Amino acid sequence: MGMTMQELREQFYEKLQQANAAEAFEELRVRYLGKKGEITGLLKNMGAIEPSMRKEYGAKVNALKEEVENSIKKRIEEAHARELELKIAATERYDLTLPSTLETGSYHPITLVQREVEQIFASMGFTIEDYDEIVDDYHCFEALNIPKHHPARDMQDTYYLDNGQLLKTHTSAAQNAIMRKYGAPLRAIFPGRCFRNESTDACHENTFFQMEGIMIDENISISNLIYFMKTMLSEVFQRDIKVRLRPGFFPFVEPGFELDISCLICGGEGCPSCKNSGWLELCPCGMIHPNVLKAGGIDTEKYTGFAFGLGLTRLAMMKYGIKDIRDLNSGNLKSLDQFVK
Ligand code: FA5
Repeated sequence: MGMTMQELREQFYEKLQQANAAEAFEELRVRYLGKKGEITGLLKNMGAIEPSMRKEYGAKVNALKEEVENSIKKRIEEAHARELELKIAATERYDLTLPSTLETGSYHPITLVQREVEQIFASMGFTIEDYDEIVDDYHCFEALNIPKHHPARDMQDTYYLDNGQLLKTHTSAAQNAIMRKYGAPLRAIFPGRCFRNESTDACHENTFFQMEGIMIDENISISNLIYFMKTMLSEVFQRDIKVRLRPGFFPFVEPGFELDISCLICGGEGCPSCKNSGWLELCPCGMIHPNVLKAGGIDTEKYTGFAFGLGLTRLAMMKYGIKDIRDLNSGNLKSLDQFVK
């Protein structure tokens, strides 16, 4: 006669206690729940049980089976969470003064973050688009409801070419072309390098990356926008991030918002990376202005949409704990070798 159910249960918990790696959990699963497993064996024993007792016996075995399944699953989830914590702790130990051990090249932290965000949005049905760095005035400003001489242009001074073209100041410059290319409904993100003629400090560069996203469909509202932003941030940081939304003005959205996250460098206390405010402007966003939709050939009677302009460079700084934005363009290999993947 084999073990009783109670003995089997006790033996299982003893072994589960000792298991701590993925293979060990899998071994336990096979041992108890596999085709030839011990609990599966109990069910196969059914024939030897008194017919009037079978129902009760079957229910007990099934309950044990479920209990064992759930316990293994819980331990796997706990192990996974611990692993993730260690991973986050390891990537956040960014220190420019560490000696370089780099022998081969590595991806730039911005590339790493860009790919991660791309994957998240791709999994939510967004396509990933590419767009020029040199654009014309129409695409960078006028198609975005910023006519010539509009004061909003002052916030985005850039570098002009002799032929009147310019280096794009924001990824919004691609909105019009992408609307015209695909029409509605539409879900797309477009990462890109942006340029502004402004003085640099710990959180401003003249060359930086943004990632724009637009979603146009019937019945799109601010709730959709907030949902996508929150999902993206919690996936990127793998934990809950404090976010605040305040009104923000951009001529190409109505209403418009500034989405800030609590500064992860100082924990919200205030430091040079967040201009001592404890908050970091990360992702302005809003509902696309009807004039912008019309310029993109979208039927405004039928469709609405949201747009956001994520500061990809700042996201990389927060994710990896990089205190000064200027390190990222410095070409100093010491600042890169901590990201080899
Ligand atoms: C814009 O560029 C708008 N196009 C964003 C937008 C898109 C609004 C769609 C509404 C709808 P802003 O100038 O605030 O907005 O820049 C957006 C983000 O880019 C900032 O939050 C910041 O994270 C980043 N950014 C802007 N300027 C710099 C800079 N000089 N250095 C580094 N990052 C910057």
